[in-house]
Amino acid sequence: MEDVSVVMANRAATSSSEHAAAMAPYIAEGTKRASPAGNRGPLQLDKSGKLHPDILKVYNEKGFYIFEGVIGAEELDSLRADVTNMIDRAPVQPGAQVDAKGRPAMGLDHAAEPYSFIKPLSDPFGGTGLLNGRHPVQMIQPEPEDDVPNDVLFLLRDICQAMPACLRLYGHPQLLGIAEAVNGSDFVPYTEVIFVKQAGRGGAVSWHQDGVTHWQSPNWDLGIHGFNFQVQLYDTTPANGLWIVPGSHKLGHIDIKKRVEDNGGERLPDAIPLICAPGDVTIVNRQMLHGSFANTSVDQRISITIGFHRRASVLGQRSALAIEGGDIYDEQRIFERSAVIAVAIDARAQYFPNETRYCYEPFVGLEEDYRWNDDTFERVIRNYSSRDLAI
Ligand SMILES: O=C(O)CCC(=O)C(=O)O
Repeated sequence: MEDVSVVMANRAATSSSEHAAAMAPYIAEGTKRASPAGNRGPLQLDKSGKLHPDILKVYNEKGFYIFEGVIGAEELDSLRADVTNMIDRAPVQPGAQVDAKGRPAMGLDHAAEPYSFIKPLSDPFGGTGLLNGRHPVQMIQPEPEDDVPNDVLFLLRDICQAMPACLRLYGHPQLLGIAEAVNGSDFVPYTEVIFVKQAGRGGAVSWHQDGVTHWQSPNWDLGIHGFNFQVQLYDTTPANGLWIVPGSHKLGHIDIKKRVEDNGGERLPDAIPLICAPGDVTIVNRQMLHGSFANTSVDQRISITIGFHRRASVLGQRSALAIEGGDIYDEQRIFERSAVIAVAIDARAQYFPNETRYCYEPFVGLEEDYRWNDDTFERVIRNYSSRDLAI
């Protein structure tokens, strides 16, 4: 066990290559721990086309699953192209109006800035009060060795507005079918964000549990804070990927600071990496203890993160995670945000006419009003993130 005071003292002095070297044995052990977990495989449906109950059982037991090869090559190409374009169109530096080529940056007409930047290899949330202080420990922030820019892209938001391929992904029938199996047929959205973990520059996301609302609720259970998908656009390795502590979604609100201190450092011994190929989709319970380390590897990771809740978990709740300043989530608010799903389903159906479209129960009979067109772009999609449902 490492001495935590030594770890703390060494933080500032850790170079990128020292960090990568120190991660190597932990990665080897974590990879060994990950393989018997068995929570991976192709997406299997039962005879009625619903998620196979065996997978649901495994998901409920361990709190995660890796669905292999869900996103086909053609769709993956269009997602990569749109995301690459959004990255290219980022402000040349935080707050700038133009991109690196002098073109107007994307997002100038969005209600909120869709790009977040951080210092290379930093941990922007750990040890701060941001997002309800749910990241109590700051991760190691290695010193970059290369000639790196002062600020690097970290998060992309408003993704269904900015990228047609992401809007279509949001209407994916199999992903929505999983959301239905886990959260019920009247499931509702949470938010979407893309984590960009650039090779040798990407920041850490400190250990945390996502949910903040229902820890003390008399109705608390394993699924009350919903789940997140991550659609992986490139290979996801232990060095750049998300790590989770399997089964920790069952433990209630964990004292993360104590766990890390008792361990003598951030490399938790029971965590495993979610290793994925391009096109794989992970599902992780939002109560899971999870995080990712500074990316001192040579591989970038781009993860399209899409969350869903049970309707009952959200209805009547006040916005959390400081996302929309204290809004109450009434029926109308939930309906307006859920309409993004209805429009996404139609956008997808127009693009992939031979695919069976998902039938989203809350919008049955309203399909004509939620066709994908210029009107619904203005009415439903423009600035939709300001209507997120964060608990
Ligand atoms: O992908 C990551 O590195 C972090 C993801 C995460 O923390 C989340 O989805 O809540």
